[in-house]
Amino acid sequence: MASANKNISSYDDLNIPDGNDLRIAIVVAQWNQAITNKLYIGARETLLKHNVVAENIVKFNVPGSFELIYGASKAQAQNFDVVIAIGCIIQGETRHFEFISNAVTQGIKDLNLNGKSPVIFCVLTDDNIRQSQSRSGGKFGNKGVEAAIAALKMILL
Ligand code: DLZ
Repeated sequence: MASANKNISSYDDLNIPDGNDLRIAIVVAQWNQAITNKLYIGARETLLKHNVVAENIVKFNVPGSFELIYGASKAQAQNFDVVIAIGCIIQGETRHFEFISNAVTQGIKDLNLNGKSPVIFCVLTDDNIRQSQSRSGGKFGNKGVEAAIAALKMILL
């Protein structure tokens, strides 16, 4: 399983850049909010732990993961140093899952190629709610924590 060897929710604090001076936007999809809120809390607490000032962490709510693309592009335009996009897409009975997953992945990729600041991809694409729970504070850690660490590391570039 991909998560088995890639869980950086437990990481070495010493190698993480200091977040003082940074302004970071966290764009959060409200669809599957019980999951995305845990991812958001994991990301925010990790940024605070690494000295990002609370007022410099700004949350943008969007309705669903599809809207993360627009929300993240608005945040890029407001000169945040890094943007974290948080969503949770769960497989249903129709093909919506594929279309939304592909669109948000491509959209965020495009923002990384063309925008002013990096956009960190913290979008769960799971078969069921149990997989999402495992990745938002369960046995596979909290991908929000990992997204915050990725955001801080991108500052080095
Ligand atoms: C419509 C929809 C569906 C079926 N499933 C999800 C999902 O699992 N996760 C998610 O974040 N959003 C979902 N959405 C909502 C779309 O992302 C979007 O908000 C709507 O299609 C309106 O553009």
